[in-house]
Amino acid sequence: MKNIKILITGGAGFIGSNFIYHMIDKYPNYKIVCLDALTYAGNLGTLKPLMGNSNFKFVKGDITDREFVFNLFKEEHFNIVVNFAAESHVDRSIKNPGVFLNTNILGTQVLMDASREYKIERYHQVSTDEVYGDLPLNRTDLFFTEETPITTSSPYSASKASADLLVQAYHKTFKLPITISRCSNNYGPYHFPEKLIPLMISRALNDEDLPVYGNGENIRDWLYVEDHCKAIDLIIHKGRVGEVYNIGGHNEKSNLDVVKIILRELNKPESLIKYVTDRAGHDMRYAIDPTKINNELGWLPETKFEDGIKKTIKWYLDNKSWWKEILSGDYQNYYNSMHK
Ligand code: NAD
Ligand code: TDX
Repeated sequence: MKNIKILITGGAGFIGSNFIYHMIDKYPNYKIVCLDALTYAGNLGTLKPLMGNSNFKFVKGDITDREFVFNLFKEEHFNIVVNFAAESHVDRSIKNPGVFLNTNILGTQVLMDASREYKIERYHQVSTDEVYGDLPLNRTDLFFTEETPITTSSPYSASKASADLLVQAYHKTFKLPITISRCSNNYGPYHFPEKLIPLMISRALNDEDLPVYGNGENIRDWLYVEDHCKAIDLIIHKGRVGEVYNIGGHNEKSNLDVVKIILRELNKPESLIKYVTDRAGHDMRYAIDPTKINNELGWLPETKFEDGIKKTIKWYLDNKSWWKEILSGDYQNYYNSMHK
């Protein structure tokens, strides 16, 4: 197989870092460049074991910085771009939508303009099932397919949907060779402890209250992050240009059930659960129909929630320093300590 150079944006975040580890292990002849702005969600310490690896390079920079991005593309001659970089937390988008529109939409445009200019062979956009809005709790027969209309609820999902439309427009108008994946909720190692599962694990370990929004009946379709990485790997190598692929399925759980499972695994009491004010515009249920990616690329989720959550809890127990440094703010010092 020819030597390939891949730009992975947002690789110091949760899914991007897992994807980098997956790709470095699986393709020893590929070169990986990670571009990340190291916002509050980026943790360079996550990538520390790769710093001496000759197949890996970290570049600090912002995907909205056109001149910087164009210079990087000019120097590096990428074959493939996989865009994970985004503002990703729904609650933050409700407080401060502006940065979501800037990074998630305009950043995507900059990356695609550079991809056009430097004739990238594949531009892959990592999107989300949240672009399909939500499903009612009492219609368990309904699932998101690639044909489900785009209907967004939060500034976050609206920004991701806008980016998806722009990506499709660049394909139709400029023939940019794109693919888009829309994945359900991920969980696993390196998940930032503001999101439901790592938040509940870290707070339960500290015997702190566990804030469940509303009545906790909202359902998410949980996917172990390694399964997401395998799906993107398949799509960038074998997916059809111009296509959207949904990723996820078969692991629906209510938030309350997830929290109770975590408490059981950690041997902590359910009295830690605290019902708090609901999220504004809170989506009720996400559920993916993975038929297309299964039929075309042979992908299905491999890790059942019951197994994945055990592995995830073990990882948080074995890597307390990783999340404790986030909670204390120390993780943001690592970049500066490397580049004095
Ligand atoms: P994350 O918040 O953990 O990581 C995002 C990364 O992007 C961080 O390292 C951050 O520093 C970087 N970043 C942010 N703004 C940037 C900018 N302007 N320039 C360069 N880098 C920037 O997010 P995640 O959970 O790993 O999600 C990655 C992608 O997957 C996102 O596009 C998200 O929409 C999508 N997604 C996430 C999930 C999920 O469950 N977490 C599910 C489906 C899709
Ligand atoms: O403290 C909490 N209490 C609570 O009840 C938090 C943080 C969340 N919740 C609920 C809200 C959701 O119903 O748990 C569910 C999951 O919440 P998040 O972890 O914030 O994820 P979600 O809003 O579903 O979005 C996630 O999946 C889709 C990612 O953050 C997105 O980036 C991805 O696109």
